[in-house]
Amino acid sequence: MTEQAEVNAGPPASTNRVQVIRDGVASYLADADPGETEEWLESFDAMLEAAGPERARYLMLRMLERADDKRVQLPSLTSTDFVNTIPTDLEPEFPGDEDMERRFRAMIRWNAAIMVHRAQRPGIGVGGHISTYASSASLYEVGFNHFFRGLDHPGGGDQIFVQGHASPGIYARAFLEGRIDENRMDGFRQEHSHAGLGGGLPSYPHPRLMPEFWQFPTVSMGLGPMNAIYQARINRFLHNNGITDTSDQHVWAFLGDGEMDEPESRGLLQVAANDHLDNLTFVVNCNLQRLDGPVRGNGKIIQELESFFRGAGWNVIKVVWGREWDALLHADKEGALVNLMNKTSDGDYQTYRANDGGFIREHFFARDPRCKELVKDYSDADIWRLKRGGHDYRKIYAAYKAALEHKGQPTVILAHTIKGYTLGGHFEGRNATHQMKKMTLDDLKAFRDTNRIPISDADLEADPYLPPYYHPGPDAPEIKYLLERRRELGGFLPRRHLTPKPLEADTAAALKAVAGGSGKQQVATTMALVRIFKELMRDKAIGKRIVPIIPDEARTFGMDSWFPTLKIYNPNGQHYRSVDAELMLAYKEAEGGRILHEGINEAGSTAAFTAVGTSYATHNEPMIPLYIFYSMFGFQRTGDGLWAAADQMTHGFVIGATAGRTTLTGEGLQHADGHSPLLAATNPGVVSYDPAFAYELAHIVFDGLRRMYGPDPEKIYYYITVYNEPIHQPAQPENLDLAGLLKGIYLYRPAPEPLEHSAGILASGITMGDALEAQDMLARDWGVSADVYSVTSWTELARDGIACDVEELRGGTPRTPFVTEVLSQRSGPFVAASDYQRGVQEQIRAYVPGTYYTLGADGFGFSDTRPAARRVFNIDAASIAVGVLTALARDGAIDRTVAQDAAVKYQINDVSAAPKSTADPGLA
Ligand SMILES: Cc1ncc(C[n+]2csc(CCOP(=O)(O)OP(=O)(O)O)c2C)c(N)n1
Ligand SMILES: [Mg+2]
Repeated sequence: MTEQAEVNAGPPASTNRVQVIRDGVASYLADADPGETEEWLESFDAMLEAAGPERARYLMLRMLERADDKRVQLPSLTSTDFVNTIPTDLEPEFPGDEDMERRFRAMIRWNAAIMVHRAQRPGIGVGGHISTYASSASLYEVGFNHFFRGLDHPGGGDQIFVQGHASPGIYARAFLEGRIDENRMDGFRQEHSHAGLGGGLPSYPHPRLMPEFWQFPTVSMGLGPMNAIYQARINRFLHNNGITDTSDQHVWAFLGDGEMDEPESRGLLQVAANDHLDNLTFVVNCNLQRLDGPVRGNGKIIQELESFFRGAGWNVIKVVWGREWDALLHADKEGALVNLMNKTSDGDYQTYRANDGGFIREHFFARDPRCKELVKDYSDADIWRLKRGGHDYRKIYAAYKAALEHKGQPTVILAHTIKGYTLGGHFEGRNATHQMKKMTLDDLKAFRDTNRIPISDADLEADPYLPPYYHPGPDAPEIKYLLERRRELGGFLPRRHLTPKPLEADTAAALKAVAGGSGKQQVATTMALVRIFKELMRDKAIGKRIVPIIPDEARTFGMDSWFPTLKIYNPNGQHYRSVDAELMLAYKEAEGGRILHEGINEAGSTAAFTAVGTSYATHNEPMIPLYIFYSMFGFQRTGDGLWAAADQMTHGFVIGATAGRTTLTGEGLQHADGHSPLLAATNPGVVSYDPAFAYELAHIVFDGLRRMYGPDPEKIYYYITVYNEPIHQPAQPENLDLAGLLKGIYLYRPAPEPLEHSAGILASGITMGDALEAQDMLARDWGVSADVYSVTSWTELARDGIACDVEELRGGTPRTPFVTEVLSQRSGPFVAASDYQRGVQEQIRAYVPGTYYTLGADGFGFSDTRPAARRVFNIDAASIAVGVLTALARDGAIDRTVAQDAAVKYQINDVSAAPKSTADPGLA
């Protein structure tokens, strides 16, 4: 085929899912028949004149609909009327026993609220949230009874992201199911102090704190939407990579309308659209309120979200009104009611619900005489009973079913609800409702009546702090029904796979690749990492489980060499001829590709890391994510996502590449990372290392594999900093102190001979080279024999020291911290340096015997040559040598003037005297 013929033929039939123009139409079409066009326009004008704008609007919408049916491509409207997307006559039969489900839903509502109320009892007072679940009970219950599949389902089960502060409702359901008893319900928000009294319950979905139960930590607003999108993407990825069959699994994410204001909530919608993730449904609980007040008082959040999602390529289903409105909408022949619905702002809708039926008649319906007329036979109570769609079981059922049946796009369901629903006048629609956690006796009685809970006044009055929970007993028809539904759908949810599936890798080849050193060549630790993982990827047990995740920096890190072999994952394949197709390292996208190239998208990459690294718990398939980022844009940019990853007990490797404040100096302030190890240190689930040499890196990676993927996996993931500066990689020393290397420190090069004075230099990462040079300078010029220690992890050493302190405090036998033990074997003083700010080195101060003097790259980075930057920060070899002399002077071993002379001799405060640069400091 000629090139032109190929273009004309378009993509092959099997690939017609790929859209190059989304719902598009060329705006430069020629008018083939102006006369005919004119006739059409005139008849439109005539119709408008005769029938008015409402009729004109109706006909135009019908025309658009017809055009769509006949496959005439037109840009779609971004928003539709403020009514249900699914017309009543297209609603499916509801397959359940609605009254039965209403009865136990009421019990769940009750127990959720009572759990929070009881947590407010005197002496505890920890509270919780009542109103959010109250607004979303039906949204969850339709799912639990008819859609959400558990882990025992043959398809492997669905993944449900619960709105974090709706957790009381999820616990209350588990209580009815018999998974949580009354005692434990009373342990809500008292995880430790109630542990011995029947167990505690975490405030929100925290897998780390309740590993057998919660799957996804969602309470930091915005992470749920991103993580849900990536869970769906990774499910497909695992399937396409032949790891496990996820074709019959669905991801459901329950989100708040206020939460949708987070940039993270909306910022990755295109990922789901581009991947055609029809295995994903968002359910946005549009109660029109957030914590302080309305989400869009003057506007309409549902309409705004509809346009936004549709513009991003999603299928949108609005569930605005309950079935009680059907008759009114049917009778609304002129569209007056729809018009009123469209024109009423969210702030007003909220106010209506905080009043009564009479108020709604007067302030809503009466605004148009035709609408007032529609409800003339309705009592105020009838008007009050006109429900919102998100509280109507059947409308929700219809929406969920349609979402599952929709192919080729993800779906968002926008459900109109009332915050605090059924909790009575003090709660419903009130601005303060989000944080109200206690109910008065009258509130309780009314709430009980609304939900028809068989608890007497006397029982409520007995102790208003402790109104009773309600469970009808395991033999009650409601409980039998509820359990049967779950049995049929594959068991209880949420739940995690807990039995580890250990992986054992043969690491010999990977070690061999780096253990001999780099000889005459200079190799950066980033390249060494690529070498190590290249070998590990050949291993039978773990090879295909390693998943590189890269936010558009593969070339920076030398990972473009993986493009042709591993290929870049794209569920749509590659339907263009790559510009570099002829080259060895061609850019290759493929359906079965293994590299998750997430584009310039660290947030999404973090979400991918989380979904891949928790596959052991979600799918019972351990996977090894290797997420490599530009170190400045890791913990600093997406610290919250990485925090949640630790909550979710993600396993894998996070690699801070181009690390250090002076290593990629060409790039300057916003790029020069002098603190990521410190940020990583704040995350208790992260084990971080700053290796100097390739063989250190290899052993750290192997140990990480053992600790995370062995028979007894620890709840950790790794953060390793690697550099872009090529150095002569030394061979692994004979008699390597491997235990010390892994614990965080070992003596790398003792001083060759004893001289007049002695000291120790502690260094990590790229600074090791300067430390070794300082060792030579001190021996040559100042009669100081300095031992050089390689510190692979300042943070692990500090954590060990803290653990010793705590044990001692609690009455244990005092234990010597590892770093103290190592350093006590030789003589100080000790001087520490790295390419990071002093705070990193300072972490171990309390555990270093004798004088401890730290150097570091404090302050903002800047662009310059590496030697200049190291001189400015005083972390180069000369500065380290002066640092050692200064420490010796502090100890009184030498005169201070010696150190001062050295500072002058080496010109350490003169940047122009810094050595000339010998290498390119890199670009990214
Ligand atoms: C990132 C972040 N910021 C703030 C909060 C505190 N917070 C918890 S719930 C909430 C309001 C939620 O409103 P919405 O999303 O509309 O949920 P609703 O309770 O109305 O269903 C806020 C601000 C949080 N959890 N996460
Ligand atoms: Mg809300």
